[in-house]
Amino acid sequence: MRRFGPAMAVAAALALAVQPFALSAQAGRTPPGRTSPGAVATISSGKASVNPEPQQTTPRRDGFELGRTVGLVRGPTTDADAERVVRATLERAGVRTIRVTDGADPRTDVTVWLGGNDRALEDLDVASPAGLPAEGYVVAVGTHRGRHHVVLAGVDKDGTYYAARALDQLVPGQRTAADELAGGQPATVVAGHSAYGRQLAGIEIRDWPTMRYRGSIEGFYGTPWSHADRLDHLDYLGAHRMNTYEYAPKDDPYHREQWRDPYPADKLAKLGELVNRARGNKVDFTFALSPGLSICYTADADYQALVAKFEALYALGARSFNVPLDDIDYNTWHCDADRAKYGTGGGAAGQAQSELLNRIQREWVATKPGVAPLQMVPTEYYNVSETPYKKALREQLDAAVVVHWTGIGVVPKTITAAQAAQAKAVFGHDILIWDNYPVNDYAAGRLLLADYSGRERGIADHVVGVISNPMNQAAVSKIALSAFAELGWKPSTYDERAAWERALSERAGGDRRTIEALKVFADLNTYDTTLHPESAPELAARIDAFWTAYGDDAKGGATAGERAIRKLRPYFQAVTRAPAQIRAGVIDPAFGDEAKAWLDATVLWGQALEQSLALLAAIDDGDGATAWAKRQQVDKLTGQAKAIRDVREPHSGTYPRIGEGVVDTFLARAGQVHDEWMGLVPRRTATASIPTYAENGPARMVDGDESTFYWSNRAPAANDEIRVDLGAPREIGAIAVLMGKDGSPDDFIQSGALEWSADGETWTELARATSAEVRATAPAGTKARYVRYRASAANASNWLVVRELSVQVTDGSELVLTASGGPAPAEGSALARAVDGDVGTAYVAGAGPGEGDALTVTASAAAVVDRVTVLQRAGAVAAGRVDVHTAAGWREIGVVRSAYTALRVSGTVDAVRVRWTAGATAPQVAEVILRKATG
Ligand code: LTM
Repeated sequence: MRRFGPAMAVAAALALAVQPFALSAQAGRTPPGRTSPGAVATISSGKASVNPEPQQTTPRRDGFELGRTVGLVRGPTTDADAERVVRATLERAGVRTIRVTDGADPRTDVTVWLGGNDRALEDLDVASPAGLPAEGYVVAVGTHRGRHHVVLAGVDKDGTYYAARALDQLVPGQRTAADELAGGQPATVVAGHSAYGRQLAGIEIRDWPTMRYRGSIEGFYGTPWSHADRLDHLDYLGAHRMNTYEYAPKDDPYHREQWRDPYPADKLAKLGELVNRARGNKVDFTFALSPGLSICYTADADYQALVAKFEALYALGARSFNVPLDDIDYNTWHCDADRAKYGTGGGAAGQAQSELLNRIQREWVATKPGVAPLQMVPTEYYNVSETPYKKALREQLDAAVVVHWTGIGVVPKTITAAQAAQAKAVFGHDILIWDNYPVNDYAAGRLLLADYSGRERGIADHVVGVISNPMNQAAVSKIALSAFAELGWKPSTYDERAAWERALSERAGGDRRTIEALKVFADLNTYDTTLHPESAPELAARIDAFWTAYGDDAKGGATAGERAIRKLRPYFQAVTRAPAQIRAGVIDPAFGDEAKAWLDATVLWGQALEQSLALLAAIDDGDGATAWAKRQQVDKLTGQAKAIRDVREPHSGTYPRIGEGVVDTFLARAGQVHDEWMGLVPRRTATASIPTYAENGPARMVDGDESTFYWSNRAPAANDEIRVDLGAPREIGAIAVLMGKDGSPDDFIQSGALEWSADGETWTELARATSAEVRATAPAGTKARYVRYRASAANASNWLVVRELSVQVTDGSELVLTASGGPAPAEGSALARAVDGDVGTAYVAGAGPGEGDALTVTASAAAVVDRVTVLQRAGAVAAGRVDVHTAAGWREIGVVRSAYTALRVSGTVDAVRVRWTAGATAPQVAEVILRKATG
């Protein structure tokens, strides 16, 4: 544990004193304390490497074999935790006997100097760690006069612990899944050379952290981590040289809603276990208490309740405390005395909070031995604008208090050095970045597995640390956390892509196939709205290239299409197969459990992608029956994928999102190719510039059903829009935009413009409106492909609901079909579904056909038709005879007896009917298609 109080001042002075080391090392000059000249090498020592990358590493030529017996000398800065790590490492390396010696024992020619030894360092011509910042350390592996030395010398006990951790990474050999479970400390000891190898390369490492606070804050909403998750996480932090874990789960009632209530004994005991585990990993367990929902700042009883809760954790060994005041309304007081004393507004809130925090800092923290400076999360945590609230904190909050800040925004795309400097200036306190990545409580159904991007290295000059708010899934969060460890330790070389690749490799235990599988899986799980607005970038690029090669009209055996399909298929197969490889190869079994819903869904989406390609291939072969079978498979797999639910809040309320916007768009586009090939007139498509809330996608604006709706996931900004695409320029008439719904009547664009365009570039205004329902009629002769309703100003706060966005086509180009006849549809179904242009829906008959039952499809106008297609659902195929109606009356053109029936026709047709065979299966007709003849 870091020491605080007077020791902090010493550490700070040391940090200042060594600042020039870092600068000179970065500038390429030989830093003081380095005795071996030569280039500073990066991390590599044979096959082993140290991560996070040490500040300075110098390879040496005097490495050696560890042997079976090793001497151990305990120096001034060691403790049981470091010794535990070293013993486990040596055992993993095949060492059978560890003899505690004075270093001169002739029976041990290898000595581990744990906690430093100036003489041994001198013998190896290596400078001592004296003068390094807190947590700094030196590792020296070398040989002097035939005796082999491993010196693990921390500037303090934390430093020695990190030196031991570094040694663990330098000793070659794989860790097992069981090792991972044991927090990086080998649970499995395999004796002998072959399993682990024992050669130790000569090396000198001189290392220290750049940032004071490195780690995580369990600060999310939704299902908190389990006790086992937290224990494992603390081991993970220790193994990655991260020193901070903040306990602040929003949904622990004793942390927030019931902050005054003491923890029940069983919960307190668990917190005690966490404090102990944290200490053993050199992690500061930071207990956070959020009183802001109900506190009376002026009430002494509330101050006492808060401190009593801190006292309980102090008694367990916690030495670091936080008072988060985020996500509260600081304009609401919870007692009259506060209102009377402080008045109103942000300045008043800042004063009230400062007074409370100052009392905690001065009367409690400063008087308790070894307690770290108090931390707080301000109510305005997400910007740097000058406000009365921040002014109050800057001027009134005790200088020792550390202030959290999330950047410019709650989940900012970038955090720059300039912004960090502004934060420090405007809050007037040490700034600790609470980075809302990879937290997914605001992104239900999403795992966030992209790289930790957009953070400038120079932030380190202005903040005291960076901690991650992780996902509800603890083990899966390790992909991002590894990058936090790298940024916090050595920002000067932080490379987001390289850090991400290292993280995947670590999760995969270095196994190449598992790394590749993780890459494919991670690519499908990138989209988080702001920090990573791109969904599945790798897959998207491959799909873009595919459509370019395939060509919009590469149907009917086109070789370009076949080639494109052959090229894309292996990646789709890799999607399907990735989950099995991940389950088998990721070293942490909790990963597979936590990601189960997403892994299961990935298999199904991957299969759907593969079936879609098979659909396109069947079209190229002119094989309509196979194409229809594949299309149904795609729909089935998609339905299964959307039925999957995770067990954690808030993800249990929706389906796992996999490559959203890329996978589904590919499937839809393949479906469109199929539709067009069968002669189904392109359906209208609807889009919205604002992402969707839950499952209320834009397609619901054009489904002809006013009980379904599109729902945005935020308020419209100026120029946000909803749009319908008619597929080609058409003569249009009446337009209706029906917004709002029961329960959300004000969710509409409150100031908007209705516009049309033939090309999507040039727009003509039809009307302006401020109402929830907008109706207008285009002037006769208007030919539009697109119609949109655009926000001419931002909504103050209301989101957007659109029940229907209907556009009447008046030129007769849309052949509107209506269905009638029997057997009567089953409850919940409708005859219209046989002609709704959507092969995913079906008219499902309630019973088998009786004598004379026929499904009749009537066209809005007679048309020259060259093919009639009847699609029935596989597994419910009814037999019948097909007639077309022409000016000469009804004429039989063939029979239906399988799921796919395509019959040639010639002439002008205005109706089709299927006369069912009495006693046949109850029909389920997905679509009856009249393909208009071209040319
Ligand atoms: O970010 C902060 C300071 N507070 C909350 C977090 O608890 C929450 O996890 C994130 C992400 O939704 N957003 C917040 O505003």
